[in-house]
Amino acid sequence: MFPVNGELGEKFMYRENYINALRAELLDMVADHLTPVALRYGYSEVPLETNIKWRPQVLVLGNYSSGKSTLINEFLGAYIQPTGQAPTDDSFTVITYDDSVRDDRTVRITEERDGKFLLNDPEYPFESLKKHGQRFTSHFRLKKVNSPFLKSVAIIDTPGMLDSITERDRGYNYQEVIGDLAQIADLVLVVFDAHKAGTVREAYISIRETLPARTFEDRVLFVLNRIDECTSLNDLLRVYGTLCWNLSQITGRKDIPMIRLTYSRHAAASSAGESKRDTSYLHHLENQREELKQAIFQAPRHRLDHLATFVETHGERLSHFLEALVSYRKGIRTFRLKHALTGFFISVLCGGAAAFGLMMTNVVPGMDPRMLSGAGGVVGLAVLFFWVTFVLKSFTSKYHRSRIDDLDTLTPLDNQTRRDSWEAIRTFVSIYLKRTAGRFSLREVKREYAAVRRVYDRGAREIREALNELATIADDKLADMHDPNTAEASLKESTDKPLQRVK
Ligand SMILES: Nc1nc2c(ncn2[C@@H]2O[C@H](COP(=O)(O)OP(=O)(O)OP(=O)(O)O)[C@@H](O)[C@H]2O)c(=O)[nH]1
Ligand SMILES: [Mg+2]
Repeated sequence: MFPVNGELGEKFMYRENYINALRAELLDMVADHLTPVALRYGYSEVPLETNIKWRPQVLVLGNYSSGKSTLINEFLGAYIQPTGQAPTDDSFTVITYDDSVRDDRTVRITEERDGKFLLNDPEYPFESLKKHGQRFTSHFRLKKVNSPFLKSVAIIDTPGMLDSITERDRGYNYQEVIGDLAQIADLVLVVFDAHKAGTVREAYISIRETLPARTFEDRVLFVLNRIDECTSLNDLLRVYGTLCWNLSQITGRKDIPMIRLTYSRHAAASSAGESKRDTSYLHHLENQREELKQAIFQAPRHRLDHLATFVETHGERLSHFLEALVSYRKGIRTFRLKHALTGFFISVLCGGAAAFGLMMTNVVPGMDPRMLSGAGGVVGLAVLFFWVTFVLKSFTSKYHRSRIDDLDTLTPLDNQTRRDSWEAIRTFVSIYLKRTAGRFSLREVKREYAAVRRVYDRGAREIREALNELATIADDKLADMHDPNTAEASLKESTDKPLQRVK
């Protein structure tokens, strides 16, 4: 399915092309094999690929005024996002590259669209966020910017996390929104600043509950920003220690998560005169900003892992789903067969008993043996008819109800992976069985099960092989083939230049 081993170098000139080709293959695999099954059985309401078909995304979360927007502006090379001391921006802004505009020297916003557009245009993966309502829609927007930084990733800037705000104040469920966005994102940056290394309430909930539930640990990166505002190296160490302590308390982990320390050169320059600080420690930490950028540039690679995990997870869940249906259908078939046989014996008995009764009681005089066996046969058939139409039907629906009440017996749940996937599909199985009253074709489900299983077993393995192959292509081998206009090359220039003012 995927070009692996020696074919790789010849087949694709650039790693980016290879990544794109892999991405397209994975999306096709989902669209062709998993989505039809997912839609048909009510496992998903929208095509599965809706959320993953767009570009790689980096979600930037964090405390209010922690410098999220300033950091983004610095990456983009222009003042694209509003910044300010108080909680400034209460919007979710998707910032993406505009490929219809030819690169010019000035980085600027080339197009702006509102939330309604963003939630309704099928090109974007945000359709499922419509459920958050009108207030959310009015706080959601799109900005297209011609910054080279955005060539391989889109960035989502978010409203700062606050202490005192409630869901009613925001008008939508903030945690659910960031959960939905985190699920789609390939990298989530959680930004703190030196002043608020202690976390605010919304940050606490998101780190403790929302992010672990909606994304993977390795997709979350903590950033301590505005470190130029520490008064000395000692002060920085104290702030860093406080943040480590807080994070380990919140996450409940013994190990200290990786935290990148950074600051905005432009913001630091403009606030440098405000107080006397010994910031000589900063130049030892310049590499941290570079590492942060590298982490962002790894997002497209993460996207492939993300897609591979997506195929594996949904492939596994859908095959588990179909397996449960096969088991249900087989169970009901055996049950019906057993009870049909019982009915058959009962009707034979009843027919025999009727013939015998007629013979013994002589109620109808003058019946010869043929007439007696005919009468017995009619009684037997009548009993069988009654059995099949009423008794068997009622037994079957009782059995159907008991299986729904006891769904967990449908498939073996002998390890945690099985239990997790069952947890994710249990409700869908119940809904489907109730909706169809258990009437569906066993042969069809078996066929689909085999197809999904193939994607899960073979497709997922091939994806992993291709990803490993990709990891072995050394960057330096590709460096001279690399297009100088790629994001990485252009970024170096853009972040070292003064930011451009945009209107
Ligand atoms: N000294 C210094 N100031 C910074 C730095 N980053 C941001 N600031 C200042 O901090 C203030 C808040 O920055 P923003 O970028 O608006 O912060 P934000 O996290 O986007 O804030 P909200 O959108 O309100 O959540 C602004 O006045 C920035 O100039 C930094 O690295 N160093
Ligand atoms: Mg902001």
